[in-house]
Amino acid sequence: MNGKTHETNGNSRWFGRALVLASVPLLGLTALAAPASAHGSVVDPASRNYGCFERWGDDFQNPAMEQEDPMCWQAWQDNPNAMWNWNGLYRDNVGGDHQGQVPDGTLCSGGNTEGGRYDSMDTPGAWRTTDVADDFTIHLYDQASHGADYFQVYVTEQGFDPATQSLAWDDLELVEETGSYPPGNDYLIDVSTSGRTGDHVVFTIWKASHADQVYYLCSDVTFG
Ligand SMILES: [Cu+2]
Repeated sequence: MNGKTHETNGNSRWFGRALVLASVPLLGLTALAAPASAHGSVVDPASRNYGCFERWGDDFQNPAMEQEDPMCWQAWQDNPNAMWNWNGLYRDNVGGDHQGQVPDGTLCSGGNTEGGRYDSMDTPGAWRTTDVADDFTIHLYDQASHGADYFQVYVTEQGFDPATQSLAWDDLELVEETGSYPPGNDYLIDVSTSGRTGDHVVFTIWKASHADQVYYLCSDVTFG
């Protein structure tokens, strides 16, 4: 499901090498296909890369993006596959150690996961935001029907400035921790907060149920 398995059974070194070599062009095609089809993300309030995919996926070479949506611009410049694979921002084999596996400053890239594909998500700046009230609902879209062991939702403390600060665990307040969700395509998570105004980051952790696979998703919001 993540394209990382290239096991050979030892029958023949040559056969194994031929398999690996033959699979390289296929992997290249898979990486270019949009979007990949086996995972998910927070679609509302949109995660950083899902928002950039949604707004610019059909127009990603438009130079107007640099002025109109500069954080998406830098993300597309850094690696378009962060958007084509908007549903692939996860880590495998976390063992529940989110803070150990995802160090400060790398929360929005899942700890520089997938060889740094999503590193542009960690860049502070004027990310487009979604307006929310104190109480709002997160919609996570799960193309693969993984289910959830749990969701944990954090929101930045009042005073944090997403335009200038990179995100660290100390900046976050845990505002929601759910139980399990059965496999489906659409998961809704109700969140209650208080005391926030202006721009903030919502950080959603999705522990998928089919494997030790954990998604780390930053969504930009403005509290009205
Ligand atoms: Cu998946």
